[in-house]
Amino acid sequence: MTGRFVTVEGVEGAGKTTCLALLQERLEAAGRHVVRTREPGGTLLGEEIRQLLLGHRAEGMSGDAELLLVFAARAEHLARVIRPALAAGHWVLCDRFTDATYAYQGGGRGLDVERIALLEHLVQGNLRPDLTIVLDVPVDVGLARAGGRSTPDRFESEQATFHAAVRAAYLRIAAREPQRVRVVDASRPLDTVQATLAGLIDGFLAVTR
Ligand code: T5A
Repeated sequence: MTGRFVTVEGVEGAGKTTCLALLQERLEAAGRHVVRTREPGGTLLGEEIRQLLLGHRAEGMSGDAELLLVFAARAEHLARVIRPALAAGHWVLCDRFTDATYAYQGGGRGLDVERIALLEHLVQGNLRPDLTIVLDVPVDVGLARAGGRSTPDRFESEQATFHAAVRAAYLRIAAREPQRVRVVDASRPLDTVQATLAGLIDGFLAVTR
């Protein structure tokens, strides 16, 4: 069996972590070997970079520095975790990937999308997720969920306009790539969202046998 690369995206507090657990369970029950990971992070270096990116010590970091750090973490993640897992026939389930860069650094920070595309090509070559699930919630709902769980990090502390631009960027990506990117209304109760996800991943499994 061939491995597949599945990513889950969304604004802050959309429910990615919660839903990834369900997706992992579902895939494993179907006999797939799953490597679950996250971005930024997933490796020793990537987790160090994550601390830098999310921490408040880096307040005022330039957009370009942020973009390059995100891709540095991704290069390490691809080399050490994602590519080896896919080559071994495993399924990679990743909490955020490059769509987050288009959404946060492109949409949120307003960086030039062509510069992001250049780095995407440099770091990933032709590798793209096979399936991306965007958990879509209104920004205030997501932030309230995330805020109820921990102190806001550097991204969570951004203005509402930033988060609205991130959400809009995700929805634009989904509209442009409907085959790869599925939008799930994650503002509904958790059991309803999870039932939708279960159907979605079962459908994907059926066409990727
Ligand atoms: N970033 C990342 C970039 O800027 N560029 C990039 O290229 C990349 C890869 C990473 C940060 O880095 C930035 C974006 C991010 O700001 P992260 O860990 O992905 O950080 O951070 P968050 O998006 O903040 O992830 P969280 O872990 O905070 O939120 P989740 O995972 O979306 O939400 P989750 O599952 O923890 O749920 C939050 C709460 O809501 C409840 C859960 O029980 C939990 O308490 N919940 C629901 N409640 C009611 N109804 C539902 N349907 C619910 N679903 C979940």
